[in-house]
This record gives sequence, structure tokens and C-alpha cells, in this order.
Amino acid sequence: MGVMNVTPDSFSDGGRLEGVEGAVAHGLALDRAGADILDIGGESTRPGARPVNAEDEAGRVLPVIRTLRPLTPRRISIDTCKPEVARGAMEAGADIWNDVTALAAPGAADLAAELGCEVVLMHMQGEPRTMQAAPQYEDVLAEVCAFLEARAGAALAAGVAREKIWLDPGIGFGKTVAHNLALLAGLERIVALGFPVLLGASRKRFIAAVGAGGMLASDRLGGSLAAALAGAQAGVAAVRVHDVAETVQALRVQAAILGDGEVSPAR
Ligand code: HH2
Repeated sequence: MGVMNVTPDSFSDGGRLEGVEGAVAHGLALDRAGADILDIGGESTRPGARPVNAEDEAGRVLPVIRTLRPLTPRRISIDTCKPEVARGAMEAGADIWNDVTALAAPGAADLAAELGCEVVLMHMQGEPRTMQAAPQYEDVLAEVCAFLEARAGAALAAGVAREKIWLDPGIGFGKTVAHNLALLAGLERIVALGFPVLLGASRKRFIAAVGAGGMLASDRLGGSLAAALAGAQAGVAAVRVHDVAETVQALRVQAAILGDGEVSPAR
């Protein structure tokens, strides 16, 4: 899953994508680089970010989805917690609702069932504006698993089909570095819940915090690849990344070493 942020203040792409044309060009570049899913977000969820209203968010993302839809066969996901934005995105041609609040908004689960789209249910403690203030868990892995199971149950109860549900531990969303590392080390337990798992660790702050360098988000490629490989080894179904070509290369080599990749006989 390649990240396409169309926010003016996103932590990793901030200010780089100018308007619809730039965003569409970026999406097509991610497609050529090997992304299977293009994830479009119009509201930054970076720690401390301020919310945007639905109209502004829709105004950013819907023209991008409408323009991109006929240009790529890849699945398009909309990264939003607002039901009205998700509805507009599906009408514009999106396939997946990526919700960092796991369908918490009133009516969100019913709408997901009505739209018939895939949904990503992500774990977050608190809300983006304050979530990094003092994250606390007794057992982060057990609590994240319990939350994701409960949200999957709520989605099923609302009528979302089982095969449409993804789970995501929400790396960096109301978690200390130790919490993030515990979740990455315990991914197999999340995979064992029986739904496809999405992992979003690309360019996140924990990479700099383990003493690996990378004070700037754009300098965290090595750490992002390490996390993606760990995720794949644990059985996650997709990784949400900024550096698609490099991640595809790393995953293909890992798969080839493990004997389950396609190996060209040419060399
Ligand atoms: N992380 C971010 C945003 N959306 N969605 C899922 N399912 N999982 C994640 O880990 C996740 C996500 C934050 O990263 P980014 O989009 O690059 O930053 P910003 O929210 O500032 O645009």
C-alpha cells in the first residue's frame, strides 16, 4: 500500500504534492513502482494534528480519486474517519475505507456495510491531537488484540462481510517506542486473529528513537524496510509505505530467500 497524502501538513510528504495534478502523478508513480493499493488521505493524523472539517477534507481527496480512478487498475483506499468522506470516496471509485478510528463515528459501521467496501480497522489510544501525551497500557499486545477483535465484531454485527475486514495495530498512534516495538515483535498474535493485517510503520518516529538515526522522516528508509520485512515474516497481508519501489524490492528478495518468490532464471 503506497501512501498518498494530500494534506498541507503531513509529516512525511508535507507540502510536496501540489494540487490534484501532483497527487495523481504521485499515485501513478506509486502504481508503476509496484503498489497494489493507493492510500489517499486528506486529514493529517500526525501527533498534535488539528482536525479538518468534512467539506475541506472531501475537497482535497475526491477530485484526486475521481481523476486517478480511470488511470489505474490498483485498488484505491481512502484514509478517513468521516463517514461522509468515505461515502464520497466510494462514489468516486475507491475500494477500501481505511479508518484510523476503526469505525468509531456514529453510523460508520452501518455505512461500511451499506457501501460493501473493504474496511481497515486500526487501533489508536486517544486522538491524534493528544495521543502521544502519555500512552498507557498494562499489556499493549493483549489490549490491542482485544480492541481489534471487538471492533471486528462490531463491524460483523453491523453487516460488514468477514472477508472485507482488515486489522491494523496502529504503530505510533497513542504508543511509546516500547509499545510500538512490543506490537512489532508480537505481530503474529494479531495475524492469528484471522483477518488480513495491515502494518503502517513507514518513516515513523520510533525508528529515530531506537538510536538508528533518521531525525528527518525522509531519512528513515532503512528502518522502514526493517519493519516491513519483519511484518512480512510475521504474516501481515500488506504494509503501508512511502517508499514503494524500495519496499517491493526488499520484500521480493526476502520472498526469494524464503523460497516463495518468483525468481527470474535470467541471472
Ligand atoms: N498511519 C498513518 C496514517 N494512516 N492508516 C493505517 N491503517 N495505518 C497506519 O499506520 C497509518 C494510517 C500516519 O502516517 P502518514 O499518513 O504518512 O502521516 P499523516 O497522517 O501525517 O499524513
